[in-house]
This record gives sequence, C-alpha cells and structure tokens, in this order.
Amino acid sequence: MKEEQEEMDANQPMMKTESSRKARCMNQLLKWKVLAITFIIVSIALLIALIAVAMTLRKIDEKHQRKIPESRGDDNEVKACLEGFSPSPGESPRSAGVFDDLTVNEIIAVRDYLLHQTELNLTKIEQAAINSNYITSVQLLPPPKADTLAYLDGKGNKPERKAIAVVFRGGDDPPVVKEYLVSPVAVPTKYVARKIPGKHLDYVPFNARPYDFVEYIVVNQVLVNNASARLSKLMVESYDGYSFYPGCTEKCLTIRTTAPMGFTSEADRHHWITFARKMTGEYEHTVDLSLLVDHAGADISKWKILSVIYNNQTFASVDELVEKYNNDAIDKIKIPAPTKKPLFSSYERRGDPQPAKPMRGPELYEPDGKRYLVKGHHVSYMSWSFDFRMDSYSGMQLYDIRFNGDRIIYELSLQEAAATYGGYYPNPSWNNYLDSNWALGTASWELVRGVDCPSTAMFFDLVHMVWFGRPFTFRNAVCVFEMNTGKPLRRHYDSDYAGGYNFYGGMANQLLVLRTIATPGNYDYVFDFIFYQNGVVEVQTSASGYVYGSFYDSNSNPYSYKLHEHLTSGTHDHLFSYKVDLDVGGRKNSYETIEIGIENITERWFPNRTRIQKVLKRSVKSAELDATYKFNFDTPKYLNFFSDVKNSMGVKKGYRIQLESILKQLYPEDWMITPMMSWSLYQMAVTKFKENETQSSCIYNMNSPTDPQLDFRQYLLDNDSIINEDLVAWVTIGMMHVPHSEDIPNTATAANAVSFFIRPFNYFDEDPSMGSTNAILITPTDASSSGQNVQRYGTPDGPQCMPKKRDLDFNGTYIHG
Ligand SMILES: [Cu+2]
Repeated sequence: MKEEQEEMDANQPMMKTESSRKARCMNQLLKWKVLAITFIIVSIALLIALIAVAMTLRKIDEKHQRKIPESRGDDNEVKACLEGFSPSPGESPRSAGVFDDLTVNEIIAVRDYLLHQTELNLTKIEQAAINSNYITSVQLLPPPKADTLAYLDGKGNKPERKAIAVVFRGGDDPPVVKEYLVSPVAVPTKYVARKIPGKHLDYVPFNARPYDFVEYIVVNQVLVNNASARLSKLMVESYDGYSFYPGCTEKCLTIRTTAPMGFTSEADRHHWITFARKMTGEYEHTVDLSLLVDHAGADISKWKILSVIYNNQTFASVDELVEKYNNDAIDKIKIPAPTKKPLFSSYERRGDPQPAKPMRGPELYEPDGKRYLVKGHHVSYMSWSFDFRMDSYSGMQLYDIRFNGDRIIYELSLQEAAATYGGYYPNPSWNNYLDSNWALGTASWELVRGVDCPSTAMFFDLVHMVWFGRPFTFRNAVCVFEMNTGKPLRRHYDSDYAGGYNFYGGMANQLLVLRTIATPGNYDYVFDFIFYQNGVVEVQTSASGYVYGSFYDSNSNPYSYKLHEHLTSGTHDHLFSYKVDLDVGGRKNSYETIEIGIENITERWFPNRTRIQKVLKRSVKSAELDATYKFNFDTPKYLNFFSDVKNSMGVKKGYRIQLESILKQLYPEDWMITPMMSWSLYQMAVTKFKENETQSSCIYNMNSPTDPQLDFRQYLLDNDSIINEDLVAWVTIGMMHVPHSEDIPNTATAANAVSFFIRPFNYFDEDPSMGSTNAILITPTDASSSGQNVQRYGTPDGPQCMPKKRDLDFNGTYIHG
C-alpha cells in the first residue's frame, strides 16, 4: 500500500506538494485531538479518585469522631456498645466438671440412691421426726488435690465426682450424725462412711449437729407453743397485744435463738429462745421474755424448759411465772409497740431528699464489651484465670488461680464467719455464732443488678440441698464484673522542674470482682475476690444488714448503747477465716517472715558517729508451730511464701500475704468459746498441706464449743516441717463492732469492710501490668511543650457508644429448681 502511494506521488508532482501539506495539517489536528481526549480522560479519572479519597477520609473522620446526640432521646445517633468476649460454643475449660457444684440431677441421683439403701434405714426428711434417720444435705466433695493437679496438668485422669451426704441418725442408739461419700454422682453405685474432718471418726455426737428445720419445728411444737399458750395473757398485756401462737397473722411475736446450743457434744443441748415482735426489721424489736429450752438427745419426751426470764426476773418454770404474774407477785412491764411512721427499722425513705431532685448517679459501661470470658464457673480476665464453687456450709471457694497460665493459688476459700457478743441478757450474752453451722453458703440469695453488682455484671445461679428434701436453685446468687476504681493503678508526672514535663505515664485501675452476698439471718456479708492487673488479689468482706437486736434497759449500758426505745445490740466482733493454698512456682514452697527492724551502727564513713536505721531480718520458718503469726506492733513483718525458682535478678519468687484488718481474739485460750474457733487465735498460721486438713472449721463446732469436732490447733501440734513443702496459709481478719445509732436501720458497708491482699513479692521481673494496652504515655512534641504525643497503644479512643439497657429482673424467690 505504501509503495503504491509513493509511485502515484512521483507521477503527480504538483499534487504531491499540495497533498503532503494537507496531510501534515491533518496529522497535527489528530495529535491535538488525542491529547485533548487524553487530558479529559485523565482529568475525569483524577476527579473520581479525588472524590473517592475525600469520601474515605470522611468515613475515617466519622469513625473517630464522637457523635453527640442533639437530644437525650436521639438514640439513633449513637451505636450500641460492643458485646466483647463471648465463649465459642463447644470449647470447655479443662477444669469443667472438676470443681463445679453438683447439679440438680446429681443431687437427686445421690439422694434417691441413698434412700434406696435399706441398711441405712432412711426416712424422707419431709416425714422425719427427731428420732428418724434422714438426709440433711448433699453437696460436692472437692476432689483430692494431687489427683486434680495431675489431671489439670495433663498427667492424670479426670477425678471422679463425689458427693458428701450429711445424715442425722436420730434413730441410732446412741443417736449420731454420719456423713457418707457417694459416687459416681451421675449414677451412684457406692457409698462409704466418711471419716469426718477434725476427729476423723465416722460419726459426730448427735448434740453437736446444726439446728435444722426438723428440730426447730419440734422444739416449737413440744416446748414453745405450749409455754406461749400459757403465757398468752402476759404477752398480750406486756407487749401491746402481741403474742406467739401457731398460725398467728396479726400482732405476732416471733422467736430468736442464742447459740452455741450447749457446751459439750456429749451431754447437753440447750439455748435461749427470745421473743421479738414480728414487724419490718424484726431483729430490732426484741422484747424482754426468754425461755431456756433443753432439747438434748433424740428422745423428745425428755425435752423441757429450764428457765424463764421476764422483765429481768428469773423463774424456774413457765408455771411459776404465770402463777406469780396472775397473783401480781412480780414486777410487770408494758412495752408499747412503735407507732411512728415510717418505722425506724424499715427501708422507707425519710429525711430530706438527697439529691433534692431525683437524678441518676454514675454507672459503669463497657464501650468495647466484656473483657472477661466465662465458661461455666471458669473465669478468665486479662492474665488471670480461676474456677469457683459455693460450699453449702462454708461459702465461696476459688480454685486453680493462675496468672499468665502459671498457678499461684490452688485454693482460696472462706472457711468460717464468726460473731461473738457480750451483753447483760442471754441475748446477746450467749450469742457466739459460727455461720458455717447455719449453712452460710445457702444464704447467698439473689443479687440485685445495679445495686448489689454493677448493671454490667454477669450473674450465676447456685444449687443447694440443705435442710430440705430437694435441691433448690438460687438464682443470680454470684456475680462477676469488671470495674474502674476511678483511681490510677500507677501513674507518674515527670516534671522538668522548669515549668514543663518530660513525660506523663499512667494506667487506670480496671479490675475484676467475683462477688456473692450472704445473709445468714440479720447480717449481710458482701464477699469479694478482686483481681488486679498487676498480679495482686484482694479478699474483702463488707458487712451490712441488721444488727442483732436485744432488749435494752440500763443494765445493758456497760456492754452497748441504747439504739432505740428498748433496743440495744451487744458489742461483738466479726471474724473471718480464710484458707489460702499458695502454689508459688510449683507446690514446693517455704515461708519466711521479713521483719523490718532497727539497727544502731557506727557510721561507716564517720566512725565517731552512730546511725539508727531500718534493717531486714529474714527468718525462714522451719516448722508449723514456729510459723504462727500473732501481730505485734513492735515487730512489723512481711509474710512471704517463696519458691526455689528465681526471678531474673536471682531473687526467689514469692507471693506475700498482707493483712489489712487485724483483730485480736480477746478471749483466753481456755475460755469455753475459744476452742470452737481456735483459728482466730492467730492472724495467720501456716501448715503443710494434708488431704485430711482441708478446713479450719466445721459445721459441728458451734454446738460443742468445749470439745469441738475440729480444733484448728490440732493442725499445728504435729509441728510438721514447712521447708520446701506444699504450704497452706490460714488467715484471720476481723473487726470490732460497737453498735451505734447509725446502724439503724442497717449497718453500712462504708467503714465496715475487712480485707487482706495476696500480692507478688519478687515473683515477676517487673510490674506485669506493664503489658497493658490500656496504659497511656504522653510526651511533649518539642522543648516548649507546645503539643503532646499521646500514645494509647492501639486502644480506641471513642466513638461513644450506648450501653445496653438492663432491666432490674429481680425474682427474689428460691423455691424452685
Ligand atoms: Cu456487727
């Protein structure tokens, strides 16, 4: 084609010149066209890209900007907060089923299995009399430690789940209490009589048993109803129309019991019944009538009333009192019922409203949702993980507490809650309560969201079968939540001492709380287990609820204060026993005290001077009796449990126990009350772990105080070596309570909390919370601090989110399940 064109051009020269000019023009035009079109296309592409970038930037900007609703009702503007961690289905912690309390079905299986063993000759509790043999409780026996550790650490089989059944054997001669170990709990096939902790016999004398509903009902039927019928006229005239009789619906008296119920396990069982008006806050409406009832043994024909007190006069019998009352031979009393509304013992609001205009107070919210993970009763939070269960008698127990996967505490558990009183009348003078005897674990009733636990909390149900013939589900009886204390865990402002700063570093104190609140009668105990991000565990108990009211007259003045008309409450202590089975860097640990003493030395560099200064006196304790700790103000000590494993500085890794609430047990060691709670003689004791020394107290202690089933001192007497052994710390914390007018209507938790810490001591190479991405580091951008670099380690800062609305959802009942 090209050759043809050139040939034609050569033959037509004139035409050739003209046409080539035209062609050049056409070419140039074409070039401009192409350039223009390219320019337009590139421009359009650039415009599109620009729009896209602008939109992306706007989205990023929106994402990081808070949207503030224009009005309170404009919910659509703020997205709901995230849900946070949620367990993936099918994943079970290895500890699942190891520490978990018995299920409803397991309890029923154990109960029915035992009821079918004819040789046990059991009666259903619903039909039981005092001289029947009947099951009073069924609950889990936590598996032996060695087996459990072997399993948890992948070196053994899963321990078999076993149950403890407590059986009152009033039908035996002599009547006794026995405990049976039943297994396997799902489908029981065997039972054995348990060697009961303490004396390790397979029985406990009958008179040492807890006071259950069967006995309560029979004591009323046999003794109280009859006496009250004869005292009806006295009651009505003395107490403004109030009296005690079965089926009473209006102006009724109710009864309170003193304890211990007797002195020894073998010989006696008696207690004072004191009457109180049945009205809101009945603990604060005691009247001055008391009966000493003798209910020893299983033969109720021998039960009797030993003494009667009325208006501070004592009578040998009800008949004597009635006769003298009717003959006007005694001093009578008339105690009017309180009429002022609202009743002083009620929760009805009174006084000036605070705040004057009702407004909601501060609340917790979780912008990124839950930061802890719960599977069954296994909880993990930051570096922490643990399991928990509720012993029906002694209360909350935590197991296998780990940090970064390393076990630090095998068991952390409440053992006992005691309150010992003083006063003029038998109530309160005879009141020395051990709450495990009253089934403290079953007294954890439903928690109220937003008050008992923050509204963000997660709740857990519990199941118990104690004193009834079937298991009950206790709804929402335990809660777990993360909170912000509103105080830094750590912080530093690094001044440059020239008007500016070098840096600011800080971290908010966000921690996890496991909580239950037990109400074993009048008092409400808030039991907290608190996990800090720097490796510290805090154990805290706070008291609320009603004081134990007693009748007031001026005789009470040496012992207590008048709290209201005819109302006082005896001075008492609250003492708590905790077990801390530490496994610091393995089971083999030693225990030392590090006394901070004083030395008086010649100044090394100025020999003519002396210097007095602090010095450490380390003392590794070799045996149990050497390791009992009684606080002495003159010799301040650190109490450290350490391993041969060392930190990177070559210091032996340790965890120490720090007691915040020390209370001296004032009673002498030989006073009747002391042996049943001999753990309270020591602020801390240390023993070598033994499978038969699992608890510091026992449900049979309170009603046999002089010869308790379990005298904690026995654990120490064999004086085992505690060097490089598996060690258990037994910690006592407590407070003294002189009831005062501000305890009306209820004791407040503020200033009524006791605690201790379990804290790392050279265990980590540095503060383990340094790993927190919630910390903040602020540095100036330049020498004049004109701006700041804020390092948040990736933690989002906004946008704001709307917390989930959580309703109160309170049921309040526990008779189901
Ligand atoms: Cu108190």
